[in-house]
Amino acid sequence: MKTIRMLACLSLAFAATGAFAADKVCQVEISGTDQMTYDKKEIAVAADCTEVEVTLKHAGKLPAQAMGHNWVLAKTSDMAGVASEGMGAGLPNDYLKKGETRVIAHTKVIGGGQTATVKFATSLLKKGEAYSFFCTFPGHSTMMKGVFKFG
Ligand SMILES: [Cu+2]
Repeated sequence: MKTIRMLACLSLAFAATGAFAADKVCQVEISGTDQMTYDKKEIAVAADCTEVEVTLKHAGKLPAQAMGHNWVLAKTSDMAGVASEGMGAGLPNDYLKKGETRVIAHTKVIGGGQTATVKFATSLLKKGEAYSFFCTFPGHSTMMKGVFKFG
C-alpha cells in the first residue's frame, strides 16, 4: 500500500517537472552606482515570461552602510508607502518594514562590487496594473526608481 502511494507521488512529481519545462525564465540586469542611480529607467518583461530573474549589480565602491542599493518591485501606487515605511527598518532588514505585504519581489541591500539576485513568478503580476521598481535605502527612491512593464 505504501509503495503504491509512493509511486503515485513520484508520477505526480514527474508531471510537475514536465510542466516546468514550458516555463520561461526571463533575465533582467540592472546596475546601481555610487551616484545614487540605476542604469535603467524602465524594465519591460514579455508576456510569455513565466518567471523573472533580476540581477542587481552595484557598480560603485561605497559600502552598503553609506550607499546601499536594493531592487524592490511593487505597484506604483504602493511605492511611496513602502519606501517611507521601510526607512526605519534598517540595513539588516533591507530597509523593508517587517511583514511588508505590498512588495512583490526584492533583492537584499548590497554595497559596491556586490551582486544580488531575485526570482519571482509573473503570476504575481496583474495585467493593466502599473508597477515600479525602486531602492528603499533611505532617500534613494526619489532618484532610484523606474517603470516595470509586463506584457
Ligand atoms: Cu539605493
